[in-house]
Amino acid sequence: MMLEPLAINDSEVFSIIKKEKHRQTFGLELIASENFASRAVLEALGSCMNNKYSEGYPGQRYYGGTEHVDELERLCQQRALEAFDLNSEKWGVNVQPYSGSPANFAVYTALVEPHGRIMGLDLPDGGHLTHGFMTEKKKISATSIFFESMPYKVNPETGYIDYDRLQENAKLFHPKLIIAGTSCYSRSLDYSRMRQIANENGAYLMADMAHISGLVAAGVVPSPFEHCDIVTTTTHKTLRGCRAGLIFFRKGVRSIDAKGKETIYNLESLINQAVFPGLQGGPHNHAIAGVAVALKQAMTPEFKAYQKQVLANCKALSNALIDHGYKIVTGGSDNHLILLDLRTKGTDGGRAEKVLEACAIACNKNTCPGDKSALRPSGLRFGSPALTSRGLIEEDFKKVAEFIHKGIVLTLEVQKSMDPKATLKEFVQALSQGDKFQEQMAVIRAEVEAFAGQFPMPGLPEL
Ligand code: DSN
Repeated sequence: MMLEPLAINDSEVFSIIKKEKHRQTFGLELIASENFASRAVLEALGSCMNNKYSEGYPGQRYYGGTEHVDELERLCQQRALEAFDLNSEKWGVNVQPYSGSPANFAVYTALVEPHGRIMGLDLPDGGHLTHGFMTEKKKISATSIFFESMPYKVNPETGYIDYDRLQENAKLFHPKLIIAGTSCYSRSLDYSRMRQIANENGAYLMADMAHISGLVAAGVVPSPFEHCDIVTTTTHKTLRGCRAGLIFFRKGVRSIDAKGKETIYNLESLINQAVFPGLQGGPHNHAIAGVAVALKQAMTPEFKAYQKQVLANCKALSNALIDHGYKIVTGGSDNHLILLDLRTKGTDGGRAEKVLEACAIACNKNTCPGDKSALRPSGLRFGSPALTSRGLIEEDFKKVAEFIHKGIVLTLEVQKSMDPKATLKEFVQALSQGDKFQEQMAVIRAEVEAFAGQFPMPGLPEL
């Protein structure tokens, strides 16, 4: 049992993985937060490093036999600083967070007292759940349950963050921490303005650069490091590693007062203690190995070229969709993602997402600025990182835009055939029952699969 390969030992799981591999290979992966990890990253992830417990930090562990995981964790720390061009006198990094959400929560618990105040971009405006999401009726994210959260918003007309309002509200709310981070925002953040707002309130400025960290490492979008006290990230989006999280924190002098007295950052011990023993147990050493490999790759010229292509492809997709008559929130993109506003077309993200999924195009519904209900999001979020990892260039993304357009045209046709008040559930039923729609979707799907299948799929050859 212990020596058999997966295919023999567990044919059920093996066959599910094979089906997923087929879906990824023959589909168009446009979910902005996804990517394809390299073979080397997946090999490190699937290694014996999975077996080792090592609570603590290098040189100070609660278990024996940790000499090699110590070496690995130090290497990963060193590469993380190098990949983002950080001086180890001024910055430190914790590489143990299991992913982005635990990384963010570790920072909050390290720096903000229970019920202390946090401001982040609202989820319906492009923020992340962990930035403090709550509704009028319910506190949804643990960030809003254990801390007091006041969101900032985008301007519903322009789709850009309303920094003036953030500044006004921050003056009233006095946050302890402001988050400069997004999950669905196609423009660069104004870190300098946010630093100024944080300073006015004596607040920490934390960037959550999860979506853009690969772009930051390659130097093709503005870096948050110049202006922020703390920077968190996941490692599997544009950074193209395995799933994990990182927390970067400043060291050294935080501020100097009028009399010349220096205040020194004390983030290192607070953040390290919050990660372990505060919130986590043993680090996932196999994930740290995968992240270390990804960080080495992130320092290569090929990676920089890849990230430039991610930006070029996103622009090509955005322009092609505009040419097909669609509205893009903010009119375009500075990064790897766009948000398509379907309100002018008379449909919504939920319905279009279902049709596109049936056509082997993976993307996600998303609220657009000004949406009245988060239950019926009007938009679709598309990202270029995953398909760029498969070698698609601008011309290919024009073809991708055509496939998306065909799927949306079909969505409108299905909708026309139904009661305008039909629910999403009824829409999905109509899709699965109507022979005509099934046939039309099968035609688009076959075209998509033939197109996608031409591009090589990174990763392990078998799995
Ligand atoms: N779930 C990720 C996204 O799709 O943006 C963020 O963690």
